[in-house]
Amino acid sequence: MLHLPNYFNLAQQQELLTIARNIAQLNGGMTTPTMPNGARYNCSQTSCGLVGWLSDRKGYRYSKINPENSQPFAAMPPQLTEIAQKLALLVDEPHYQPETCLINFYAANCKSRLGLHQDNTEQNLKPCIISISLGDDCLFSIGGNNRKDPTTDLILRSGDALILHGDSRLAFHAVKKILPGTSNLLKNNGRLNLTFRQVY
Ligand code: MD3
Ligand code: FE
Repeated sequence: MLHLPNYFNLAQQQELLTIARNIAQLNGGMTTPTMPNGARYNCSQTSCGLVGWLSDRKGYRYSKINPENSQPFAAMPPQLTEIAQKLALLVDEPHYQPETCLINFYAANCKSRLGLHQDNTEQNLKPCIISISLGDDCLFSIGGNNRKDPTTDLILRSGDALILHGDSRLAFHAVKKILPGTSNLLKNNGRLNLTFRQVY
């Protein structure tokens, strides 16, 4: 895992926020997904790129069509492709293709928990996952490749980049809580997270 605190300056964070809002608008808004067990997520989400990540009663999958509007997801903005490829170079992945970017929004008052899980919906589990945090700080927890492995807590702050590569690609991880009011980037607090994935 490579944690790059404050990788993006304030102006860059504001630009990322504008890009994310534009994607949400193009997609007809964000969705609060349902887990396969029927429980609701504590965050809302949307995607851009070739495919978007979906979760519902049928399970987890990637789809070219956004069920919100029955249209393809908004295209990956060239600035985002450039950012992801530049970060992937830091972990020696010069051929990284960010095929999708998942945008998660955690409202300041949300239960703000994403339980311990592994990201394995991707067909290709080798390429890294790149995460960018915007807005309020988040208490994040990362363990090993087995659910029972011990975990380490980490604070992810606005402007941080996190690259999950190699052994950490399949690490169990969780969002324990959002610390409301720790950033002024978002008017009504909350946290926005962008995760890039090469799916195929
Ligand atoms: C560690 N998102 O969308 S980002 C997810 O803050 C997800 O929205 C969280 O977990 C969020 O699946 C955490 C940091 C992150 C992303 C992917 C990982 C950590 C990871 C993949 C493997 C290990
Ligand atoms: Fe995850």
